[in-house]
Amino acid sequence: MPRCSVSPTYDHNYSALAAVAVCLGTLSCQAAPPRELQIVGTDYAFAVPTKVQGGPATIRFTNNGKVPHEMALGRLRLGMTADSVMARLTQGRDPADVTDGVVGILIVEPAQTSIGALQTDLLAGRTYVMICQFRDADSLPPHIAMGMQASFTVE
Ligand SMILES: [Cu+2]
Repeated sequence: MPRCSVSPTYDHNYSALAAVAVCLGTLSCQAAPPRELQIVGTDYAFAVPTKVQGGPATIRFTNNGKVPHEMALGRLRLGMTADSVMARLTQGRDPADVTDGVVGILIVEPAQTSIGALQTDLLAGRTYVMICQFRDADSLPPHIAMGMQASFTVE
């Protein structure tokens, strides 16, 4: 039996905790490092692949815009489509009954990448949605209504 252990390590910025499988001995270890998924935000959109491989993932968020943005990531309940959920979210309605919950939220200043990362196990066959609900002023609409909404499905 391979002797494997999982130990926490910090990235080069000492800011993001990542689980790294360390194999001892000559047998190969079953654990693979988490997949890296980079999501880019602009004023006012997200750039993300429409399809992503399932399994453990480390998700980071880069803000290429000129104003602060958040990337709030949620997993839809089975049978829910991104379009119906986006319509609901854009109307400011509670998404709690159409999602399994929030994976996490990353908030990033302009021209920065999140100093932390979201760690999750992306489930095959499921759809994940991301939104930004920030506003540039109280009199302006939230970014989600300006286009900051996107989704991907997991293969
Ligand atoms: Cu935003």
